[in-house]
Amino acid sequence: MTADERRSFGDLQHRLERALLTLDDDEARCLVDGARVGRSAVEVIESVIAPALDHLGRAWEAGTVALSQIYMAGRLCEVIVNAMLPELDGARESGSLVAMATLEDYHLLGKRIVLAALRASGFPVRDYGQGTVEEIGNRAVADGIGILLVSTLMLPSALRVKDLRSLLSGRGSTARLVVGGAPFRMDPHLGGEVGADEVGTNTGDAIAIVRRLTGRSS
Ligand code: B12
Repeated sequence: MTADERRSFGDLQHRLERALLTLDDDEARCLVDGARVGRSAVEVIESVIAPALDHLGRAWEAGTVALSQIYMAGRLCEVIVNAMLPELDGARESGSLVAMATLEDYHLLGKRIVLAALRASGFPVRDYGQGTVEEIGNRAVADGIGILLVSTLMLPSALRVKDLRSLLSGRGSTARLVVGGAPFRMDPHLGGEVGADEVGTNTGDAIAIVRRLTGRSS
């Protein structure tokens, strides 16, 4: 990304945050549509929408933004992102040995984006939705999954990856566990502590990791 592009994305992010905080959905959509010209959906999500939500989350932590505003900003971005990404038709992916889930967490946007980016890059990935350690682990064992991608945004959910690892090992699964989401970004050692094989911070990482683990270019 050039310095000019970085500046322009920074300005867009700032304007998008203002639109989200004032619940101006027309302005938010308009800003995102403008950013889309000549760029892929994933590029705009990664460079503008995800950083805006991340920044608002920090503002909430600092006490300068209300939870209700975060809630509405999240919902609005969810609608905008869903409209930008292709429909997730999992039928074609049902035989795949790669799966992705959100673990004990209702922050679903990250999985939605990573899944769409992997599928758009030619990797069939099963969508396990959102579930508990037992639901996700037992399903992965039954399907003979080789790579399990897990998204968590809450620290307590991230810590549950350790239980998922134990369940998989206990049932003889050698699935590689790939994790991502805010807690892993905030603490670079957390992935190792919970027994994950790989940690990724964005869609680019997810694609590179799956490419390396499957030994396929797509
Ligand atoms: C929007 C939001 C919400 C929305 C969620 C809407 C939705 N449908 O997803 C709502 C309002 C519902 C919500 C609720 C809550 N939230 Co909230 N939320 C956020 C916020 C601001 C942004 C999250 C987001 O959508 N980001 C945009 C997406 C695209 O980014 P992402 O998920 O991180 O995914 C990217 C990468 O992480 C990566 N990635 C993600 N998963 C994976 C997986 C793999 C394998 C790989 C390789 C990569 C990868 O790729 C993605 C694309 O780049 C974050 C702040 C933050 N810094 O993340 C807080 C945050 C996650 N929330 C937080 C909290 C505490 C809560 C609540 C408990 C609040 C409350 N008191 O009720 C609830 C709990 C909900 C629950 N039980 O799950 C805390 C968690 C703190 C912690 N340490 O546990 C955060 C970090 C805010 C903060 N700074 O304190 N939240």
